[in-house]
Amino acid sequence: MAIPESTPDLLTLATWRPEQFTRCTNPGFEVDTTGWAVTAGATITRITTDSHTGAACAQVVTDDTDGSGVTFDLGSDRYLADAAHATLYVARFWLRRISGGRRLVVTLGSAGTPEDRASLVIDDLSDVWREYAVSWRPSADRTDAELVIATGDASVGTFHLDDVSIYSPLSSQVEDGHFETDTTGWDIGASHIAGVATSLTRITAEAFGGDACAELVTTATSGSGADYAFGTRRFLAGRTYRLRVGLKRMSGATQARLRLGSVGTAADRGDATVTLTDAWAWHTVDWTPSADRTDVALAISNASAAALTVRLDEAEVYEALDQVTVRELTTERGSMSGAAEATARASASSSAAEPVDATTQRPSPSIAATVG
Ligand SMILES: [Ca+2]
Ligand SMILES: [Ca+2]
Repeated sequence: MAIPESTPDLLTLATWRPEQFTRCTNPGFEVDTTGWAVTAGATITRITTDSHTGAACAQVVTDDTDGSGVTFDLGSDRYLADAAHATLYVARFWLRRISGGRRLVVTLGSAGTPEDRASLVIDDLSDVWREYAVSWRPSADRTDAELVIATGDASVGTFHLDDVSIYSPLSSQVEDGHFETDTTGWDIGASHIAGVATSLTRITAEAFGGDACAELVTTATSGSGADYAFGTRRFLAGRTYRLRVGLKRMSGATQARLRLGSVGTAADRGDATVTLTDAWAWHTVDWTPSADRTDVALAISNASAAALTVRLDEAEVYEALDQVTVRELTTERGSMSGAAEATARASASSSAAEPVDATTQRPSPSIAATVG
């Protein structure tokens, strides 16, 4: 099966900006230290006498116990393994040593499965603010991820932490939009935006891309369909996001409804009715959030009170912008907007980050000591 054409427009691709799609709900300590826990005798305090950005950062004082540090529990948010597409998750954060030891071990991964964690060992923690990164490819779908920043040498010390982002740098935020392995992440039980559907089944008889797609059978109630929720990841006000999906009508109604937006605020969604064909074709809906949202889902449903059987594949959600940013490389297309300039600046300033590729993915004991 040929790879689908990049229609409607190659000029509208994703940018990878850490501050959006982040799953860290308290990245900058501007209000408090909510969400952060301490391990092995450490303390965490919000201070306003220093920061990387904003008015505050966290001051962490470690104890003389190996593994002393801080943890951010990512709750039950799902992190998907995907052998076909190698889903990657990255934690980026800024650190500054104030006193004591210079060695930290940063771990991102499963709390319950030590084999499924990635670690970054910092041996020379900087005395000035510096960005570090650790990247993780889950070996199985996980709903118990954590980020741990802790000592690796049982040394008393003090460091400052700010601007934490935990996100997937892949262009599409729909990790399982291609159905090559399963339908994990998709729901037909009216849990989010769409109403209850009859079935969503992985099909290998054909595909828009790869070797499989999914077939959705709706009920005769309008709005019946499948949806895919984005957990706690953040969609930012004023930016434009796009749902793009390949659809092929099999039987029943001739139109479908695409929605992308807030689960809890129905007025803040992109909503489009599209006319289906009996051959694969791309369909899209755009959404510009009216406020920052952390309760976002997409939905593909019927558009009227008539049953529909439709096949879907290659579902993607990304920020629609006329430029492409790949880490430090920004390819400008057309005039640069203010946001695009910010991206370019962020890319330039992140050149001090530890190379993401240098992250080692191996078992680490760090998380074992965590939380409560
Ligand atoms: Ca801050
Ligand atoms: Ca596919």
